[in-house]
Amino acid sequence: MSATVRSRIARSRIVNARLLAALVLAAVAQVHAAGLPRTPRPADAELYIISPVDGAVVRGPVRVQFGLRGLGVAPAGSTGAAAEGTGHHHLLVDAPLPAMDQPLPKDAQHIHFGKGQTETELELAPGKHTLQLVFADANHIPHAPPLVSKPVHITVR
Ligand SMILES: [Cu+2]
Repeated sequence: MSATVRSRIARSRIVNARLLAALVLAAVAQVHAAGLPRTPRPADAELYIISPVDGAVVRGPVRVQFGLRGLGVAPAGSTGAAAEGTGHHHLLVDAPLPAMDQPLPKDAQHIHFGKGQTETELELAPGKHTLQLVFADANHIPHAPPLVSKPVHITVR
């Protein structure tokens, strides 16, 4: 085989690899556009922060109690019947609402309660803070439609 033929074959392999990569990217983009599977929830379900109340002036640590109606709480990763009509709480601390069509971020401002907890205690710096709950399914993806509480604004002394 001449060097020219060999280099032509090599070049066509590169083109094929590029074409394959483009096709894979297109397929991934399509799946992304179609969205991840969302768990439906009752239209009348409610999510709210029981305490602290909006406008409260509190001393740390701040005990936050989660309120939920129309759905059940189950640990993250639950499957089958245990996952049906359930999910777990997520508390946003001084964070805007993240994307509702994918798993919620997990960091100091997006706290997951994947063991099924319904309250927590927060160490917050003195000053103004905003707390908001988002309920999500076993895979940390908000339900369809998303179930989000009203934000609660507090001042920590
Ligand atoms: Cu989660």
